[in-house]
Amino acid sequence: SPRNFRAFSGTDAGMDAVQRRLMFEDECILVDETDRVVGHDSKYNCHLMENIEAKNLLHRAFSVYLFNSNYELLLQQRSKAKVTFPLVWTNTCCSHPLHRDSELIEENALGVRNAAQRKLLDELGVVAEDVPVDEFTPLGRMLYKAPSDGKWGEHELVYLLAVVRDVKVEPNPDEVADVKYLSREGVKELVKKADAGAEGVKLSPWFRLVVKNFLMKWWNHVEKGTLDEAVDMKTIHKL
Ligand code: DMA
Ligand code: MN
Repeated sequence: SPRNFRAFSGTDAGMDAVQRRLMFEDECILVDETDRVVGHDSKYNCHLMENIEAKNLLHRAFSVYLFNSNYELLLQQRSKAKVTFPLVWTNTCCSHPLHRDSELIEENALGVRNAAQRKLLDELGVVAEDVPVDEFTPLGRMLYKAPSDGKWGEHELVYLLAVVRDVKVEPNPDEVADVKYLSREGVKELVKKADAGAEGVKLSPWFRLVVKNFLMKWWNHVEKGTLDEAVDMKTIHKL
């Protein structure tokens, strides 16, 4: 098909085989700025900056913030093979709910929570039993746009999910280069290092937005066991 031809042409020729497959197999959910579903398109089309700009394509996504019982946050460094934002440090796990029945369920963001469980296994080897869907707390939604390089970028309406669990982690090298748990002070240090341009310390734009706007408040609630008080699923924060 023309779509497949395009995948193997031009600058896509060097794309990692696993990441290329996901670019065409993953069908993302297109939404408007109020988070109403307006259609679907391939992950490939949704992340081409030229489409985002020309058609104002916006898709639904999620970001998981997993804390252990010491209230440390699990971060990952994206693999070198990632098409967008390779090698940057970011929150526990990010991806997209797909355009399939189980991941389109809107009640209590169950579709997004199902997708989060799927990707925690795929990226970090965290088994479903360690992250039951009822253990995710949907905290809020944010909308942002960010170029990655000249060709690729993000324009997403992101569901922010928190989970407090001790889990066994086995990173998938196609997806993840490294992982670490950081305390609140550790995250602040990491941001300082990235701001100072330290070698090999880059942060994802969406993680920076969350650190700046929400993370420390969430962390207080995680430590006090009052996460429910941090929930605001009504507002869509346009950042
Ligand atoms: C996309 O994450 C979602 C956000 C919130 C940035 P991703 O690029 O890691 O998606 P995937 O793992 O599906 O490539
Ligand atoms: Mn995306």
